[in-house]
Amino acid sequence: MSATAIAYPNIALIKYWGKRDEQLSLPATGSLSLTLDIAPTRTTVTLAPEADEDVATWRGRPMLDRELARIRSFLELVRGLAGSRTPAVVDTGNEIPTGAGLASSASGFAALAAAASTAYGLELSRRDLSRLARRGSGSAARSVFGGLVEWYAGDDATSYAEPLPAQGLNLALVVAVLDPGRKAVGSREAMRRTAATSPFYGAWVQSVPSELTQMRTAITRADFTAVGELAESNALRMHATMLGAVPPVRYWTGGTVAALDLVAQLREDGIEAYATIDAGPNVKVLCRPQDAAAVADRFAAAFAGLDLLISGSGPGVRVEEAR
Ligand code: 2P0
Repeated sequence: MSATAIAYPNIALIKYWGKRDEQLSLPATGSLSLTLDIAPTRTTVTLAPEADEDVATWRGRPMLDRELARIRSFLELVRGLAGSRTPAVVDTGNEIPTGAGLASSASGFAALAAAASTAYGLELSRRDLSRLARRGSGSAARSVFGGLVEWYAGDDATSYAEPLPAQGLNLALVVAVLDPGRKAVGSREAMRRTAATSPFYGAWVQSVPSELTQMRTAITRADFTAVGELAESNALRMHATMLGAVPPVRYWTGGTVAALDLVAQLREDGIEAYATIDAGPNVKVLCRPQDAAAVADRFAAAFAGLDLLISGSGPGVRVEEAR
């Protein structure tokens, strides 16, 4: 059996930062994201009964060490559900730089969950697929669905994502790739450190539920301004909690701050734009689709040689081929 699945990254508007249970990958709070329509991950899982162990390649290059171990332990989980002991060959590829805060683990584990569960003969509901993807990487639970998506904190049975109806709310995201390099501290370690040492972390966990409620209301009302303001303030709060960690986790560079200044300037100039920042220095700018080209132009003019990606709202994971 072999199956190929394609999944898109997502960018959280209300962030996930920290786990309540590492083993089950349960988040400390809910979160809410937009699935993108750029930079998908395509993953093929082929059962290999004659093989001794799982093999994984990234665009044809063998994956090793921690990367491979993470895929193997995920496949173990799928085999446990399927009652199988057959190893698999995994081939995966992604069009965005990994480790640049562009959520490649979200699209990666959503695609792997869909391809592996299909290849091993599991017929999972979308909800169970989201629960499974969560075990690979928390934010992958959200990439199972398209558009605006909420992932519930919950327990093992109830921590899954669901799409949110968003009629009349059209969103675009301009991604400014200020630094495509791999980040110094991975988000998993950074979350752990923040939760364990930052005096601000308790306040973060306490405040997110009400931010989620406000964001849901803003989405229901198709209130773009409120969505943008809430997203920007939530991202700043997440980074504030990290700055309080010991040692501090600071993903921002001078370029990050300059990009935040530019976003504020865009608003002053009458283009409604809001910034969000993940576990890296890059800034993603939320705007209306009709303003995306103007936002990108302003970034291109301000930062020489900057890579810019423009995304709209993208689809959930899908299995392209199974045989
Ligand atoms: C998010 N991030 O909500 C937040 C905001 C980064 C900043 O989810 O440990 O790769 O695999 O569950 O999902 C990145 O963390 O972490 C992330 P694990 P994940 O998008």
